[in-house]
Amino acid sequence: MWKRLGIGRACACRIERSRRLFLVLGATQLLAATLLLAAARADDGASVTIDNFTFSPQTLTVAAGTTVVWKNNDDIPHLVVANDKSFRSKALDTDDSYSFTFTTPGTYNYFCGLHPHMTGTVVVK
Ligand SMILES: [Cu+2]
Repeated sequence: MWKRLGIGRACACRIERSRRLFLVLGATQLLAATLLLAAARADDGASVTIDNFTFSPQTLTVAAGTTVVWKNNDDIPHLVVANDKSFRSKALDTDDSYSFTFTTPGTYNYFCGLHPHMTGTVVVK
């Protein structure tokens, strides 16, 4: 009787353990898929880096609805300010980023609020 109960418990425990393993595997796959998606999104070119007082790429073309991320790799702060004032970041310190989602097709010229000679363009199709 006791022995049987013990076996029963062991069985339940084993099922529980395999279920947990399954969950962990599922979570790992989900994480991997998310990372892949993030990588794919970065490959879309919807990101602009700021390096050595330069926005790169200088002109970025994206589809409407795309979120563009600017990241400052310089040791000094920069801003991202639209000429038409449709978007404006706060001062971005080193490694800070700013994102803006472009919903309306058009050509958006922007500059750095601290260094106006730094300019860039986002073309939204
Ligand atoms: Cu600047």
